[in-house]
Amino acid sequence: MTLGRVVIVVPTYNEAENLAWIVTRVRRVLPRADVLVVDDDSPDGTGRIADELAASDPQVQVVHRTAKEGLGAAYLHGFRVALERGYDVIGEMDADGSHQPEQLPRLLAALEDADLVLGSRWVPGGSVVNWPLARRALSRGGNLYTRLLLGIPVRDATGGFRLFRRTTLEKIDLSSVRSVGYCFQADLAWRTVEAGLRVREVPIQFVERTRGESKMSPDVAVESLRRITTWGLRERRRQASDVLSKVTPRRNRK
Ligand SMILES: Nc1nc2c(ncn2[C@@H]2O[C@H](COP(=O)(O)OP(=O)(O)O)[C@@H](O)[C@H]2O)c(=O)[nH]1
Ligand SMILES: [Mg+2]
Repeated sequence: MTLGRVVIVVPTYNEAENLAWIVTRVRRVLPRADVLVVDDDSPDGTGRIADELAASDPQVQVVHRTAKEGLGAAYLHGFRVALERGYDVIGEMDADGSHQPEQLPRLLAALEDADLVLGSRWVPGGSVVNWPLARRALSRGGNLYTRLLLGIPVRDATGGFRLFRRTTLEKIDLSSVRSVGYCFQADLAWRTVEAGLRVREVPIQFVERTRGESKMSPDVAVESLRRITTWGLRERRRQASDVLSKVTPRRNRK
């Protein structure tokens, strides 16, 4: 593998029914990749299951966090550990079966000439299975809003099935990321584009979970809306002042 050592970070909160199923599939399809589970002290015992998986397979590791602090916070913690442990490729994937491990080799192949690969539901060939209309609309609307406000040329900036090169995470200043919920995904995609790095979208089939519950909540949606609006307005102001500084002769500027 020319890309080096790969780890797939899997955040979990109450995924006891799903975790072993997903980890086994990742290990089968990418035998050389490691898995790092980041559990937020799930009350349903997911952390214990993760420990059992790690005990029987040296390529499975676990980070235990003490409280549920959101997907973004869990990923930041997982990324920090993955970087410390020297991985060259650091992936994101849900534990609930929505992201299919069997599609990872295609994502990995695309990373050969990219710095970030996004598994994308909203490019030709991508799809969503079993989502009600409202959830579909939320994702499409959220992505349209993100694209327009931030001006990033990406169809699915909010998905969480992706692969970063280590060098990408090193360049985008993770220490300044404040997004705790799902807007974390848009935040990182935007930072990568802004850093001038190569982002590629690869179509994926996203399958709604059949076991356990979604942690998507109104709070999470509101955080995304609020932050993306703030970033977008800041971006527009910056563009406006760039344009002004070009059209206004220096001596006339106050
Ligand atoms: N560690 C951690 N994992 C989380 C948190 N919120 C969601 N997850 C995990 O993130 C993944 C996606 O969450 P999910 O509830 O399926 O969101 P949805 O697919 O957008 O409905 C799953 O593996 C969840 O267990 C959190 O606060 N902490
Ligand atoms: Mg899900």
